[in-house]
Amino acid sequence: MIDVTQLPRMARKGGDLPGVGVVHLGLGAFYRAHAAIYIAEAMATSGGDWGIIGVSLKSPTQAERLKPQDCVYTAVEMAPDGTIPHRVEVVQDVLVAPHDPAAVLSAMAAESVKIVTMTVTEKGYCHEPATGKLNRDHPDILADLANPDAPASALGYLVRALELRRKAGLRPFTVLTCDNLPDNGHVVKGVVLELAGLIDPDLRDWIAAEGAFPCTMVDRIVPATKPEDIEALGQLTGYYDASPVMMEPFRQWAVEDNFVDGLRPDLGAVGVELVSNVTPFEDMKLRCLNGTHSTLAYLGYLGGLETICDAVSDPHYAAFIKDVWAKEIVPGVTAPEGVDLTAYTAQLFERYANPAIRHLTWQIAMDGSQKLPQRILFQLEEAFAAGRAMPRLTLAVAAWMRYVGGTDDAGQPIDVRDPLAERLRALSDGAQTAADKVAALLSVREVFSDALRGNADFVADVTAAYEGLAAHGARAMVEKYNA
Ligand code: CS2
Repeated sequence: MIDVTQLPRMARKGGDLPGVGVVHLGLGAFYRAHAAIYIAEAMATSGGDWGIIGVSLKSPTQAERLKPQDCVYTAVEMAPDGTIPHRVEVVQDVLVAPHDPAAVLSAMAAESVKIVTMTVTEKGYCHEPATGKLNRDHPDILADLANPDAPASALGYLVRALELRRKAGLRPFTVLTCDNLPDNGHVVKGVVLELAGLIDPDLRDWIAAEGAFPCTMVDRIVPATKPEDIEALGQLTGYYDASPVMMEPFRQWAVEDNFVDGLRPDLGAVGVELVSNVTPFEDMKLRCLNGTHSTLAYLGYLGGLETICDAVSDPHYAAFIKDVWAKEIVPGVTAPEGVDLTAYTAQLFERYANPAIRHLTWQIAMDGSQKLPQRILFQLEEAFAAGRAMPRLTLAVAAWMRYVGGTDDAGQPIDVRDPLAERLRALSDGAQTAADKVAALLSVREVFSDALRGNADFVADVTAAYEGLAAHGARAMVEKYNA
């Protein structure tokens, strides 16, 4: 098997590597399977110096895997009818922030860098999901304020690097968030301005006046890479890649065309939808895709279904999720112009049913306290405020409540990964009856809004759903809807 480091970077136009124009915070699999490939293709199509320096904010793992192979990696397109490996060469270096914060700040403050992209997951914004405001008591924010030259959070790096650029007389970079958050550009702008204002109001005003924080909608299903994926890729290609990414064929990226001095790669040339308003795209995707992903994650995991494909291959779960779209979610969606929601959700179902993609329900179930507000809870709040019940999405919330209780329908322990995992478990364990457990979890203000917590119809429905799950299990409750 050839070591990928023995494969020279492919010849480039002009022979040299392009200049670095992008720094990315949070170098995970999704970014390498999505925005990084779009940027690489835009450069190949239209040139430009848009090479990427990746930054890991916590772990050295990606640097340890990618740097020995010259940061070149394989993006493996997993279709039902076959696998297509793509070599991706756009990442030119990987920095580990805790090991060398000065190197990260230096990279972000370099004049050549025009864009900082970020995928730090919902919990990386140090905000309160229910309000979008900065959580000023967040330990990382407190650390950022105490040690501005060695930030702990992505926000700390953004603010400090913008401050360095301002002091050097440089223009700010565009902050391009690639996370699944409603109104993501405005959310990151708001928390960056709040943090900057705590440091220097003049810096805040400069960022507000000169910076750009475009909203985006990102979409591609990218399951975590497993050791067997690396082995299979080696068999397919004949070379070893320590850090490939596995991805579905489908991809979509809608970006608000708002960049500092208009400077960006030629994204429109490679299929990115450059729009003035991302909201319809993001709303449709968060409701229709992420809302049903989380629904299948909790009801599927509790029911012993390991992957999304396993779940939609079960006829009862398949009928259930199609009804979630048709009877509960789609009636509340205002589609982007020209989009047929029936076709869009049918395509989503086919994407979920892709047998080549082993997307674990356990992986999607992670961080539910950070995901449910913008995926499911806001839809429930809308519906119940309008006097419209959503029994299936309510069942999904009850399934999340059962999930964070830590035991599945087979009585097996669940490895719950969530920033609030301990607190949620304690709340569940500290209550005896279903009604008390539900009430205890509804009291978590970071997750449930006052409006939803105070809606008696919702509380009654989610309690009944919880009781049904406890008595009969997830599979039986799903089947009940198809009786
Ligand atoms: C998934 C998303 O893990 C999860 O929470 O719902 O990562 C999902 O795969 C992407 O948003 C698809 O674009």
